[in-house]
Amino acid sequence: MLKGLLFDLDGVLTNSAKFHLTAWNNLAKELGITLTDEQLNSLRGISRMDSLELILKYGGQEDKYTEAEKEKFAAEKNAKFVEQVETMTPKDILPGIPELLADAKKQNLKMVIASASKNAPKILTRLGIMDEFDGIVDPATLHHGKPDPEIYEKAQAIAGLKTDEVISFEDAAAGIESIKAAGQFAVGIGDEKLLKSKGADYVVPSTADLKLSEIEKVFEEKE
Ligand code: G16
Ligand code: MG
Repeated sequence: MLKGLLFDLDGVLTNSAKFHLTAWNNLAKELGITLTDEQLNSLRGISRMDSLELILKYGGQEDKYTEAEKEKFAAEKNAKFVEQVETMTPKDILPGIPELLADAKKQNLKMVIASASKNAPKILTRLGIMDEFDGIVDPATLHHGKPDPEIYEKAQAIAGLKTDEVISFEDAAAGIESIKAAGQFAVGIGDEKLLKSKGADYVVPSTADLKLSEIEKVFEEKE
């Protein structure tokens, strides 16, 4: 029986991805690295330091910098990102999400955030929905980022639920892989072919198409 929902943040509840990707693209340019759209998109859902390592790899610069220099680049990117977060308001909640959260509340479902972002509390506060959630996984406690199952396993533990009692929502390929590795039901938001190839159980093109009753039908069939 469905008892909880686990949410990725960026790309699911709000579109902070555009801020992440712009900030990364600008940093890459400063480092003399030109990223293709595909390379830039591959950073979605990937943790801060893993994103930087990927960018350096794409630019053939994986051995060029010391750890201290890399920390400095990541901090620079984050400062630019946080500047953008400060401009966010409840209007930045993605379409369909307020209705989804309200439907979940009516059913007394537990709700937990499984975001790789260390800025998640800041973002949720700006959106005015911090109090809707029963908990947030602290990404600083993770040993492995998405696609590893750890973050979704921890979110499920915070909700205090079993694998077959939760539905998890993700926009990123790495996130769907993480959910499926944790053995949970995965709802993908975005490209159907890509997300289904990673094992998504249900895919919608946009958050506006999320309808809890429809998703639950498919969830119950799978049970
Ligand atoms: C988000 C974004 C990623 C970002 C990561 C870490 O994850 O999708 O692009 O690199 O968090 O964010 P920060 O630098 O703020 O710690 P998610 O899991 O919410 O999609
Ligand atoms: Mg995401």
